[in-house]
Amino acid sequence: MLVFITGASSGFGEAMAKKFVLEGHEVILLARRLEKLEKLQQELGSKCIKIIASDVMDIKNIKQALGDEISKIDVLINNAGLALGIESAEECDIKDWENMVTTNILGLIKITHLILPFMVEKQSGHIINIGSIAGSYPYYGGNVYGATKAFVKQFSLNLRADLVDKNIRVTNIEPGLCGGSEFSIVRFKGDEQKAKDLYKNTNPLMPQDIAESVYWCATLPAHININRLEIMPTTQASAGLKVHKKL
Ligand code: NDP
Ligand code: 8X3
Repeated sequence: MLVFITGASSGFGEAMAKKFVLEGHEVILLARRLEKLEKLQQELGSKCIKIIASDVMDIKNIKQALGDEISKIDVLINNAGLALGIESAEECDIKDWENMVTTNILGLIKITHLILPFMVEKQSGHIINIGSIAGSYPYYGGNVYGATKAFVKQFSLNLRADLVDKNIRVTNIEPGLCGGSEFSIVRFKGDEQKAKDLYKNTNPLMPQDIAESVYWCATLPAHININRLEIMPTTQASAGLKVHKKL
């Protein structure tokens, strides 16, 4: 298979690249940081057929960089994404909200819009979106991040409706608390201690766990579509509604 992974310079994307290559598949990797991609490409060897240093929004650049390979992509993994901030909504920076909507929603739909016609043309393919439990369960400070992931979930389900007769699979992966990536460092704006504390004594999921799950979805017999896959560490659960009592 040829697998195109966005957000491959760290975390889940890097772990997925390693997993697919280890299992003998070819990958094309995209992220903004070229040095990180170059280092990973060196490690992966010839199965990493292309790296693309680009923002997910720069579709013209991405199309050009993909070249002829664009029609050969079997699996598109829309993984690039981020959370910024954990404040209550009224305290959030509008720029952070815009950035999350741009990357997690606009970037994801633009890449999908670019690749999908080629999958439809060959009547085969698999789009795997990296959503989040934040798209299903509200939590303090989740505000716009969770809303972007709710979009990703519903977009995935709606794609299924359009593609049901075109032999194209669509899966939304919905992980919960996951350490070992840059996610929380980005969310806490570089505060590594705060990021570390979040995972302390939680035995969180790790990027390799997500890579295994994605790989499983992508390699099931062709007639099986995993619509949504919600994954949490055993130390995390949905804990229901909150009621605020006035004193
Ligand atoms: P990381 O921060 O480690 O990885 C995010 C990746 O996305 C990086 O490779 C980053 O690379 C890339 N990226 C970010 N913005 C852009 C952009 N505008 N254009 C291109 N690439 C971009 O975090 P994770 O691996 O944890 O996160 C991966 C996905 O998983 C995200 O969508 C996240 O929301 C989701 N997720 C994470 C969870 C967690 O707890 N860790 C749980 C549930 C979902 P670069 O900076 O080089 O561009
Ligand atoms: C990341 C998981 O719980 O931090 O999407 O929102 S969570």
